[in-house]
Amino acid sequence: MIVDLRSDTVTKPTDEMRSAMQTAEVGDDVYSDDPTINALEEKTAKILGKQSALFVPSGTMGNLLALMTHTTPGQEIILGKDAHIHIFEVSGYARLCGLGAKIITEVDGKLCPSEIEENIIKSKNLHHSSTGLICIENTHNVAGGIVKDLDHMKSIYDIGKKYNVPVHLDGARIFNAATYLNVNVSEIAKYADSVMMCLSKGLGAPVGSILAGNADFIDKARHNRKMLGGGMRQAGVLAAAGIIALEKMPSILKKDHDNAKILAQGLNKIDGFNIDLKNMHTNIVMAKITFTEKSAYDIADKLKEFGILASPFADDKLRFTTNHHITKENIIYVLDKVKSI
Ligand code: TLP
Repeated sequence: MIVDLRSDTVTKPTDEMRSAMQTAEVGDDVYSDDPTINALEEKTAKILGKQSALFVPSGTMGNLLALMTHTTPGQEIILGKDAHIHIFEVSGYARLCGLGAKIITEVDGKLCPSEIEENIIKSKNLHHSSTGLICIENTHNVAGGIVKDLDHMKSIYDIGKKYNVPVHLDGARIFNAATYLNVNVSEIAKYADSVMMCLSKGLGAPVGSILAGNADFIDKARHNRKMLGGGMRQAGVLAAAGIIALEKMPSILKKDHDNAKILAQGLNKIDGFNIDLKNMHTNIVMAKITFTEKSAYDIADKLKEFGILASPFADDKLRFTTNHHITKENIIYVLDKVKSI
C-alpha cells in the first residue's frame, strides 16, 4: 500500500474530471477562442468576487505574473520570511521581475501589520526605491496550513490602501481557508487586489491555477503570460477538469481537514513528534521532530519502507498533507507505523 502524504499536488483527476476532459470543447486560447477556458475564467472570477481571471499552468506562474504585473523593475515587495514566493519559487521575483524584497517576520504565518507599515517606503528620496506590492499567503504552507482570519487580512489590506500599495494574496489553498472559516472564498479574496488560487492541489485538478483581479490588471497579466510562454492553445481539456474541481471538490476539503487533525493528534502523542494542535486548521500537518539522533529526512526514509510518503521541509520539520485520496484507515495505518519506528 502507498499512502502519499507528500502534498495535495499528488492528487489524480477524478473519473468525472477525466470524462469532462475527453468531451471538452476547445479552441486556441491565445486568440481567446477556447470556450472551456473562457468559462473557467468567468466562473472563477465570479466565485472570487473579482472582475476578471486568467488560467495559468501553475501557482508559481500565477504568483510571478502578479509580481510582474503590479510592479516595475527596481521596486521592492514586502513578504514574509517563510512565504512560498520567497522560498519555493526560485527567487523569480528577483531574477525575472527585477524586484528587491523586504523580508519580514512571520508569527504563526502572519505578518505583523505594524512591521509592514514600517517597511513601506513612504517618501521620495534619491537613495531609495519604492514599495510595489505586499504579498500574503492564506493558508500558509510552511506554517502548517494556518488560516489567517478576516480581521487580519483586512488590517493588511487597509495599510496597502493607506499607502496606495497593492496587496497580492497567494491563495494556493484559499478553498481550504474558506472551509476552515466557513465563509465564501470571495470574503477572503476581497482583502486583496489580486489572488492566485490553485486548482491542482486539494481541489484535485491535474494542472492549473487562476490569477484574478480587476480587468485592467488581468489584461496586462495576459500579456505577461504570453511573454513567459504561458499561452496554452487548446488547454480547454485542462480547464474542463478545473471546472469540475471548482464545482465538486470544495465540499470534500472538510474531510481532508478532519483526517489531518486525527493524524496531528496521534503524532503528538508519539515521542519525537511535536505538533502545534491549536494551529491545526486545514490539511497540512507540519511536525516538529524533536529527536536528536534522527532527522526528518531519516524518518521520511524509514516511513518509505512502509509505503508512507511524507515531505521533509528541514532537519527538524516533516510535512504530511492530506488529500482526497487519503482515508481515515490510511491515517490509522500511518500512526501505527510511525509508532513502530
Ligand atoms: N507548493 C508545493 C511545493 O512547492 C512546496 C507543495 O507541495 O505544497 N503557493 C503555495 C502556498 C504553494 O504551496 C504552492 C505549491 C505554490 C504557490 C506553487 O504552486 P505550483 O506548484 O502549482 O507552482
